Amino acid sequence: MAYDGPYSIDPLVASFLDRAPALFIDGGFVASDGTATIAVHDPSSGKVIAHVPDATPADVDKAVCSADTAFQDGRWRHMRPADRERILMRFAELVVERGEAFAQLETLEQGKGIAISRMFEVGASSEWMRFVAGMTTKITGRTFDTSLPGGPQHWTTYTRREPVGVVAGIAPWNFPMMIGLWKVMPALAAGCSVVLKPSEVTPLTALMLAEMAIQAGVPAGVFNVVTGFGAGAGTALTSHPKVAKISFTGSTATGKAIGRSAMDQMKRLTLELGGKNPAIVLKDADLAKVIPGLMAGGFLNGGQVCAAASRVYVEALLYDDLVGALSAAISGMSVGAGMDANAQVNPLVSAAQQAKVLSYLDDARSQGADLVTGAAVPDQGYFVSPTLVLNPAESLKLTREEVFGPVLGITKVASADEALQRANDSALGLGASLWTSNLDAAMNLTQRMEAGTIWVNAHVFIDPAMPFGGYKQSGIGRDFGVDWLEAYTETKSICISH
Ligand code: TXE
Repeated sequence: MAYDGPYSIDPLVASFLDRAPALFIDGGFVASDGTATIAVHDPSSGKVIAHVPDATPADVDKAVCSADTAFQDGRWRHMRPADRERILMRFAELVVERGEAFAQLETLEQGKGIAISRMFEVGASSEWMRFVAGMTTKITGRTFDTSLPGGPQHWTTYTRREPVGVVAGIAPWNFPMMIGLWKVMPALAAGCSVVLKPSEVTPLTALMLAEMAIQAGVPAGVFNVVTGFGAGAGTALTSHPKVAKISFTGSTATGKAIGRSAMDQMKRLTLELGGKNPAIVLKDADLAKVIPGLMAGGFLNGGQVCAAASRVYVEALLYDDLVGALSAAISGMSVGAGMDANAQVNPLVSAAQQAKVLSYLDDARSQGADLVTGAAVPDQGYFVSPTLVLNPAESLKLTREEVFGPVLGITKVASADEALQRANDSALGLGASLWTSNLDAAMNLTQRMEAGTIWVNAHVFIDPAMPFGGYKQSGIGRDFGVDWLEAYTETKSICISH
C-alpha cells in the first residue's frame, strides 16, 4: 500500500511498501497459500503502513522444503568457501548501500529513532555481517593421535565440522534487522540453509534483506523468509521435521516452549532470552560516567533491549546524586516519532507492549511505589515516558519480571555485598554492569556476578568478537565470538585404520 504518513521517505522504502510485501521462498516473493494477513503499524501514529501474509503451515512447509532441497543438492554448502565469503561480503555491502532505506523501514515499523536505526540496524549489523562472512573460510577440524590398538601410526583420526542443515531463525521485534542477521549470517557462513521468521510486529526488513541476499549471489532457496504469528507459522517452522537447528531470540516463556518441543526431534538449539539486568554502582563510581551510561543502558530503544539495565543498586553515598541527575535527564528529553531525528523519546513498538509496560507502572503505583516520570508524552502513538522507580519493593511485579520498557528501578544499598546479593537474586542472568573506580572491587565482583556479560563502567555494549548469551534462564548457548559457527555445525569424527 502507498505510504501516506507525514515524513518524506526514501524512494526504495516507498516502492517496497507499494509492492505489497509477500513471502520470500526459493529466491523470490511468492503469494501465501491462504488469505489471512497481518497489519504492520507505524508506532508513532498507530496507522497501518503495510500488510504481510500470515503464512499457513503449507507456506512454511514450502519454505522449509526449498531450504532443504538447496541444502541437499549442495548449491551453497559445496560452493568454494572463498566464493561464499565473497558473496556474503557483497551482501553486507548491499545492506550498507541501501542503508538509508533499511534504517527508515526499520524506524517506520519499529518506532526507534532514525539515528539508532542507522547506527545499529545498519552500521553495527554490517560489521557483524563482515565478521561472520570472514569465518566462511576459517572452518576447521582437528587431527589427533588416538590410543587405539597398534598405536597411532596405524590410525589417522580427525574431525570435520559440517553444516547442521536447515536452520529456523526466529527473531523478535526490538532489533528486527540486526537480530535477524545474527540468525541468518552464521547459518549461511557455516553452509546451512535458513528460514527466517521475523516477529509478526516487525516483518518488513527481513523481507528486504532476503531480496538483497539474492542480489548478492546467495542461491535461491538458501535464504527464505516466512511472515506470520508465533503460534501458527512459528510453531509450524520450529516443529518441522526437516529443520535441524533453531536459533531463537525472544521471551523466556516462548524460548522454553520452543526448547521443550525441539527435544522431541533433538533439534539443535540456541536460545537468547530475557534479562532483568542489574547495575551495581559503588560509592567510588564516577557519576560523570554512570549517568550517561545508565541513560543509554536503561533507555536505549525505549528499554526494549534484552540486556538493558533495569535494576540499579547504588551505595547510599551516591544515591541522592544519582537519582537527582537521572531525574533531571529524563525530564529534559525531547519526545517524538523515530523519523524525527531530534526526538530522544520514541514510541514503543506496539500498543500491546505499551499496555504491558503501563500495567507494570500501574501495579507499582497502586502499591504506593515512588515513581519519577520523565518528559510528557503524546496520547497518539505508543509512547511511554521514561520512568524511575525509587527503592521498588520486592513485591512489585516490575522488580522481578522483565518489563522491556523505559523503566529503571533504583535501590539504595548499604554495601557492595548487599548489592551483589540482590543483583544475583534473579532467575535470569543475561547482562550486568558494575560502576567503580576501585580495581580490586572490579576484579572481585566481576567474578561473583552471575551473568553472561559483565560490563565495568559501561552497560549494553556488544561486539561481534565478544561472546553473548545468558546464564540461568536467560538462555542456552552463545552468539558471536570466534566459536560462533560451532552452533551451526556438527562435529564428525573420522577414524581411519591403516
Ligand atoms: O515475544 P515472543 P513477544 C519479551 C518482552 C515482550 C514479551 C512478549 O518482555 O513484552 O517478550 O513479546 C515468535 N513458536 N521480549 O510476544 O513470544 C514470535 O512470532 C515459534 C524480550 O513478541 O518471545 C516472534 O517472532 N515461534 C525479547 C518471536 O517468537 C514463536 C525480545 C518472539 O516472540 C512462538 C522480544 C512459538 N510457539 C520480546 N511464539 C528479548 N529478551 O530479546 C512466539 N514466537
